[in-house]
Amino acid sequence: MIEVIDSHTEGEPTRVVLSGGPDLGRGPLAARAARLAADEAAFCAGLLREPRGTVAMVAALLVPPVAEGCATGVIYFNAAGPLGMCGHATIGLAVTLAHAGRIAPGMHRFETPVGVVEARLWDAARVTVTNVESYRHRKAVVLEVAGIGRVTGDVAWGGNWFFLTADAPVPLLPAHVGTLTDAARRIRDALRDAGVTGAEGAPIDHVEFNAPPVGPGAQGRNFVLCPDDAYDRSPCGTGSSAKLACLAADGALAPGAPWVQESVIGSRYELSYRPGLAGGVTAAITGRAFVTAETRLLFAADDPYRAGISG
Ligand code: PYC
Repeated sequence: MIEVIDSHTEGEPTRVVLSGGPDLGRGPLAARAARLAADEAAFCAGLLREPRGTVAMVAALLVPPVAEGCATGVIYFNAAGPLGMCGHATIGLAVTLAHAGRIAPGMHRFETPVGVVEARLWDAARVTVTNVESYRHRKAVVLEVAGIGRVTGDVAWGGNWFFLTADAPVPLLPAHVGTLTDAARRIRDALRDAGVTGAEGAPIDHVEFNAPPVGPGAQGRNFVLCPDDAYDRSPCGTGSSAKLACLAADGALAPGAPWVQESVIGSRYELSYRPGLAGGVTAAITGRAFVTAETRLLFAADDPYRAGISG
């Protein structure tokens, strides 16, 4: 039996595992995340894939932290494997831990495989996450993309690796999610084929289209394709951090200036940044999460779909 609490952050689902998850031992969180990917594929798929999970869901596995002063360690993963960090899931985690009576409003530190992040819980739903330092790695990379043509974009780190481009083939609207998904997958393939990577050869597994906002009071809108081929219903916390790093590197957004980022479904994060210690930006991301379910997941020994429906 696995005890979980589900939530959504600006439309994007998170499943926090409270008990029943695998013991990944001790040591650096990055090594424990690698162990999760290598040894616990059935657990991950059973948790996130149908019939128990749902598309786009990110899981948060609570683990003992190594860093001092952290409320918990956490390994985020989606149906494709572990994520470095996850902005929406960190907001969901803070709201979930408060719902479970484990934390109170105030500042909390969580350790992730890519570093310690902070979450300020304002009330039952609203959270500000201070992310790991984000930075632009490459500017104006030109790609030839099958079926699309020439696409130009930046490579940036926001806790995951992103390719950010304004060259979307269609407007960033819910009606175009299928076309945007197909285009983003083609771009991800083109990045791989052209050998374009993040630092130290890291694969770029998130593709982000950016465009002007649709709603009033926002500065930008995005569509983000995640490694599990699901698009982010929220404006993607790590993707928005990567966007701020690019804006800052271009001198297009000053430290402390507000930036409201819309998702493809129109949900929003409020962001700003301060200069980072290593030349990038430290982004603060504010959004809301709502608990949707408290569940005990059961896995009968003879259930042919204990490990989810693959596909
Ligand atoms: O909010 O950082 C994020 C995120 C990454 C993948 C899905 N959501």
